[in-house]
Amino acid sequence: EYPDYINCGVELTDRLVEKGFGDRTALIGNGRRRTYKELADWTNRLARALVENYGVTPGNRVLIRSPNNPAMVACWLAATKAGAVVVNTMPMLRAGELTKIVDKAEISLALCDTRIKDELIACAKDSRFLKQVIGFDGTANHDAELDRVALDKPVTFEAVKTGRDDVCLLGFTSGTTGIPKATMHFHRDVLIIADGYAKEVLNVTPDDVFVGSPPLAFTFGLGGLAVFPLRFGAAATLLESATPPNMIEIIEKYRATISFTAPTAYRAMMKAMDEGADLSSLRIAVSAGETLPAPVYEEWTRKTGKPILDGIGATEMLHIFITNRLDDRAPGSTGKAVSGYEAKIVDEDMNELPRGEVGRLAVRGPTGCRYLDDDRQKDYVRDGWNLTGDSFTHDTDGHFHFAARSDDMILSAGYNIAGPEVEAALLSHELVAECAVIGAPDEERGQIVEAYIVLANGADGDEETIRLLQAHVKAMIAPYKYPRSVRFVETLPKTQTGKIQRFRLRDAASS
Ligand code: 3SK
Repeated sequence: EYPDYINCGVELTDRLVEKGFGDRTALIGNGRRRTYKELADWTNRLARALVENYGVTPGNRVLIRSPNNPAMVACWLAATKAGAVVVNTMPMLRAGELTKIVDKAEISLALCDTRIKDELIACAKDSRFLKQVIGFDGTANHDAELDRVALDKPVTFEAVKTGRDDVCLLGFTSGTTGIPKATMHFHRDVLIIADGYAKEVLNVTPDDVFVGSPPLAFTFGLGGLAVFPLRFGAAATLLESATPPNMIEIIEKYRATISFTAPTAYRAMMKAMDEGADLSSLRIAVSAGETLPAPVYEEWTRKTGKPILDGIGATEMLHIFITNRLDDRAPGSTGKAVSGYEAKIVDEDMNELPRGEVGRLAVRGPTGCRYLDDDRQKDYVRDGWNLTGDSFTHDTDGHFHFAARSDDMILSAGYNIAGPEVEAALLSHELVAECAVIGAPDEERGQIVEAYIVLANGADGDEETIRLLQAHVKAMIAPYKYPRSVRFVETLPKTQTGKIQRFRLRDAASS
């Protein structure tokens, strides 16, 4: 329950100062700590600059382009306080990709870390919409136009009186299809994900210190590395380059307690433990973005003695809507719906399937799904239920289990084979660092299981390695699921958010 008028930018800054958290650390990044009072002042100055110098008015769409750093968080909060609708974008996007976003959201003003301005300038050059690109300094020096303008402003700002159902954020889906969709989120949605998932499942306290790798432009990162800590007076560490070694350094230095990243990074962090990495301060590891293979769950639990919680979210729903819990978790399970959300497994006609049957995961809840001006709303949202791109089962105890991306099911000689199950079996072998499994066309069997494998320690694979891994899979799961074709690769194709793009492998295999 939220008041009719609420501005989530204020709720994540000034409200904490009012509650007595002013002197506590809010953000750590680029070698500096900022307290809640400093963050409130900083965002108020920036908000004034946006309104008084750059003409931002409520409802204007503002694009932000930056790696994860405190300045990006401050710009997001400032624009939100000014009543703008923010579009956070990945720092790696090229001019062409930025143009699709700018055109879709009709963005006229962008705030950009000056170190990565070029692509945005190139996008603005021919843009019908983008008229102003204002630079800020993402390092701790504060030496760019926006910083200088903001520095002269008073530290007070009367935030725009936004309605709880006013849109404040557009989340762009990663666009694996090449045609991105924008999902609209309200001020209250931003608070719901904290007051729901983060409170209920993570039980965040002001003593928590957050660390993680997802970009703030991906709502998994925005929630885990900004909204959740700031809602509860905790501290967020922000890393511009969130490699596993960098995350470990931060965990050790600041005694981080909650991590947000994907299974591959957890595997690398466990390996580093063998060389002495100290992860003992972590009380919870949140894993999402890719399903958590059971071997990674088991190894993490054994090695750290701490819980690793797999969850599934979606940009459409803003954050995680099905999750394991501290007192209800199991390897290979994604868990149960977060309070306030409902999930079910449906067939093509939206009929709910009996427990245990594989079907499409549908979800509904308070945070979504509303696409911005998109005909695809009717395809992806039916009767208020958002159809995800994932196939799941629902067991008799109410736990959901990932089966495959809906298009990751492999049909081979009449067998339905879930590619991720084969991946999990391969990943349980010490030689395999990463892998992706697809169905490749085959005259005899329709499709065969084909595995693309990155070997650990950069090793080269040969026929002997293939036989070894095939035998391993046959020993782990039903032998018909073993990969008849194995290809060793140096890297796997991934989206900006780190999701493996199996469709690229599929396209290559069928061409
Ligand atoms: O599971 C995901 O990919 C996801 C997407 C958006 C927000 C949060 C999550 C975990």
